[in-house]
Amino acid sequence: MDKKDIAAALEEIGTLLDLAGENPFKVRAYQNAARAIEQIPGNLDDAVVSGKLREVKGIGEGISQKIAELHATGSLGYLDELRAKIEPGLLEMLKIHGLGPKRIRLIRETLGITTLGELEYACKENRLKLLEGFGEKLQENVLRGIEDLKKYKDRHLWVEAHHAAEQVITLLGGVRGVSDPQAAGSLRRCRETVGDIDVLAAVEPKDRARVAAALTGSKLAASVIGSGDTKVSFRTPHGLGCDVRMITRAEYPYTLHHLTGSKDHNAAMRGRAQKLGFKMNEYGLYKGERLVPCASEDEIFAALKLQYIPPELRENMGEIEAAESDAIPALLQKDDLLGVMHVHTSWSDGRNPLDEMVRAAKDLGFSYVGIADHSRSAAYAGGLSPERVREQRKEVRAAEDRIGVRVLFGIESDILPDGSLDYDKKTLDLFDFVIGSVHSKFNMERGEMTRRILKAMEDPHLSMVGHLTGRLLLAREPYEVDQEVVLHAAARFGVVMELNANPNRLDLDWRILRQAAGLGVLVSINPDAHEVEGLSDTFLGVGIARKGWLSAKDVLNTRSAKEALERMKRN
Ligand code: DGT
Ligand code: CA
Ligand code: CA
Ligand code: ZN
Repeated sequence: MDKKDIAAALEEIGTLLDLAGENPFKVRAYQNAARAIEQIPGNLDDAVVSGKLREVKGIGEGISQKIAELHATGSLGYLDELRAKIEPGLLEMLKIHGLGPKRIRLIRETLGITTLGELEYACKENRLKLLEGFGEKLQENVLRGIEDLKKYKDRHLWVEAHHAAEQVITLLGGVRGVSDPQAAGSLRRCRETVGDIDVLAAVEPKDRARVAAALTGSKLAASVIGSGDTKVSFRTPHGLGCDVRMITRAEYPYTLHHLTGSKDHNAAMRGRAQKLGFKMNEYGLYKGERLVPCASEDEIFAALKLQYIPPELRENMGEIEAAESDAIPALLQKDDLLGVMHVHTSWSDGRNPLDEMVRAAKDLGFSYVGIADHSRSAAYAGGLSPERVREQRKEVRAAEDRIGVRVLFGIESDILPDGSLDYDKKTLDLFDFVIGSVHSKFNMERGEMTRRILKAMEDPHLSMVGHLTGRLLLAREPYEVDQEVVLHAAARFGVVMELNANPNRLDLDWRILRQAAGLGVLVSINPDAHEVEGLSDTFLGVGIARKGWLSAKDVLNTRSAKEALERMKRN
């Protein structure tokens, strides 16, 4: 178990104790320990073995023993007991906005409810609103929250699926007789959320039983759904479904194409094949009875007289027509990115100090870094007062010399409900760039929200609009806003639009990105990083940008710092 796993286990203990109505100090002790363990530098082995854990602030005797048990055995008796005691339905209720441990305990104790289904029923029967401190409005919110949960239950964030798939691929890579294990499906197409993981590998028939056994016997297969001659299906410990397909080397390119999908893309490809006198299925491309030999996906597309279509574009949204006439653009690549914008630091709600963020960005190979902490109205996030803005500006300039990488001084300014930016003109003049984001009053009516954002865009201080819809994937719906109107305004005013690459956001949506590029709007791929690790989310943004048909020329941070600054300057 690494630090992240152990921190997650401690966090879970805290939550379970809270739901059980335990003493709040005890609850907090586990939550603090979870945070403390993530902060320990280097790897945990030394700290555990040498007994140094006890010296870490926030980790006492009892908890350090539990950490040692987790570290040594990968499990913890105490946690298993708690899990057995607290109904899993109560944990699910925690995901509903407005329900915390205290309210959930009340629901459990007074109504005897332990599952989401029962809770939904109680809302519909108007029993929830009668509980002390609840009321009509909360009941409505809970009902809506349950609907969202039901809708989201079967999908997972792209990154989560990616990590799980990497583990499966690494495992397969170590089994004799396996070659070219690779992910397909929605994961390879870079959909923002993924239903299940599809992995394929070339395995000769005589080796398959052994490979299947290696999979089903591993810790990655928390429960096995099925295991046959060519396919093994299981669920990972995090509840992700995974289908592994074993095929021959000759079948590989055809099956890779088939399993990558999408279903609609495949149907359109089969239609194209038919038109040209071929037959296509998951095992091959045929002319009459004869297999048309293809050693790669490239050769399949070529046989159908098509330009190669990158996986991200395979959604049957015009890619086949484009490929017919060589009109698939050269899509953006990771190496095209020169700079990284929208980086938070511990000046506001970031976890790492300015210097660490700047150094880490430099280490990732970026030649410039755009710092953008929160503005003053974002009090919950340590938003900067005008005085602090001035202090930070000096620090930013000093960091640039010290660290030897270009540092741009920006801000993520709240777009206030009336559409104004969060500082006076003199303060706004101090920034190299200003990102405007909506962080409050999400419930505005569509026209009003759109006008709010347009008003901010009219201010020539604004360089860029951040996370346009405010959505949190699988958790919070976007607020109401007319995205097309905003894009047209961005084109007119020369305002840059952010593609927020945080895996929970991926906002602008890739469907809209394509429209933005069509209008000539410049897009900036921003990690919205709040810690060093968050900086590499930028590269996930590249996948989404590709899915939105973007090329390097459509993207702000493929430009030099000088040019990026010019493009962000208005008037
Ligand atoms: P997901 O898992 O819901 O995020 O989406 P996918 O696209 O990964 O879908 P999945 O796992 O059901 O199937 C993987 C691929 O297999 C899919 O992208 C295309 C192919 N496929 C699955 N079912 C069909 C089908 O009925 N017809 C065709 N033509 N292809 C299919
Ligand atoms: Ca899938
Ligand atoms: Ca599947
Ligand atoms: Zn923000």
